[in-house]
Amino acid sequence: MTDYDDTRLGRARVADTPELKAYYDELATLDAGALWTVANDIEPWYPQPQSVPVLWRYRDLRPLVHKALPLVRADDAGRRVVMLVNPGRKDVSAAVGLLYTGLQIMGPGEAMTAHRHQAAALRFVHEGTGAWTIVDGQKLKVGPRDFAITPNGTWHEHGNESDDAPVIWQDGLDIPLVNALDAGFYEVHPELNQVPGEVVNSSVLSYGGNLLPYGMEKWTRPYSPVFGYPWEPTYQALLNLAKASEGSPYDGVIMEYTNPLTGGSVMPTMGAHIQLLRPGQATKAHRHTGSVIYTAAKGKGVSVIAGQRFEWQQGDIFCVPSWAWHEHRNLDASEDACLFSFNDFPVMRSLSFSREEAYADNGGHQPVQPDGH
Ligand code: GTQ
Repeated sequence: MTDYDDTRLGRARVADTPELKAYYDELATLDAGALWTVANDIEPWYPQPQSVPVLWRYRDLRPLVHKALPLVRADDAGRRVVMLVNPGRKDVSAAVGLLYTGLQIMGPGEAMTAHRHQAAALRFVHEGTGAWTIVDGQKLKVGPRDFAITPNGTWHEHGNESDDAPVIWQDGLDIPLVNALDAGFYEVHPELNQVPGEVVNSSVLSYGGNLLPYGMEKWTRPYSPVFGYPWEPTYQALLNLAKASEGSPYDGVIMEYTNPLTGGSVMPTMGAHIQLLRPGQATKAHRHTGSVIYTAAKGKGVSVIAGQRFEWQQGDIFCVPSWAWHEHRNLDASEDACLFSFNDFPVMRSLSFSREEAYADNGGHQPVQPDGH
């Protein structure tokens, strides 16, 4: 890593004197301040995330998520969610950067009321087969490892139609981003519930086999017309790509869940990927602007993030702060491992903030901190 030195020419280096302190106090009385007292902090040489890398183990969280089931009624809580809070971002309830994530549990037969908000949401199912959601009148059923979106401003309500098993799914939202931009709105559905159309999973049925429905009303919204991405075809697509391509040196065999009309991200603020690490595969380290929340969808592995080692297995969730070096390894010699992830890359792209760098030294691998996790 490059060493930066704030004493270089062009950086603020003004020592406090009694006269200056008095001057700063005087400025403060007018709600003003001297730039040079904060310049080096507010214009860092490179990103300085408040977030730290964190691994949340599913086997540790799961009993506590279950504990919430009898403790609060879903509709009293609004949503019964255990959120994952980055130690450096408690102020904004973010899991990393300006992204929120949490584990939502719904008991057998439970159904919640509908609301909509400025924040966009996505779901990745951990367990249970009875989950459904109604998004802008479209009922969608989702099972383990399915991915679904709830674009910003869409009415949504969820439930679990199983008669014996709870559902646990992971929510991902851009709540901290929306709040950082002072753009949050929230509304409860006037009827409390939507009346869904008759066809379940209609958007999944409409867009298949690399074909677009023809002769229908043109979709003009800024998000994917497909609201659900079932696991089976997703995993098959990864296996097929693995036959056709080496994949990325940094991410293995990786694909983006896309809006089929644009080939771009599923929503304007959040994108999502699914990636496969071949048995024993170790990727090289890179870093980029943008924050990522990963969920181990299959298998077990280890990721080195900013020099810290995190071992994960199916269900575990971990985060990579913006500009942190990271690399992944599949720890199984015979099975593939899959990582689901979501990110704020669409925001970075829209604002021309995207940057990426390969880790050049040591064959592309970071030294691991001796006191690493
Ligand atoms: O499902 O509507 O985890 O509005 C946080 C806020 C879930 C939801 C969350 C939400 C939702």
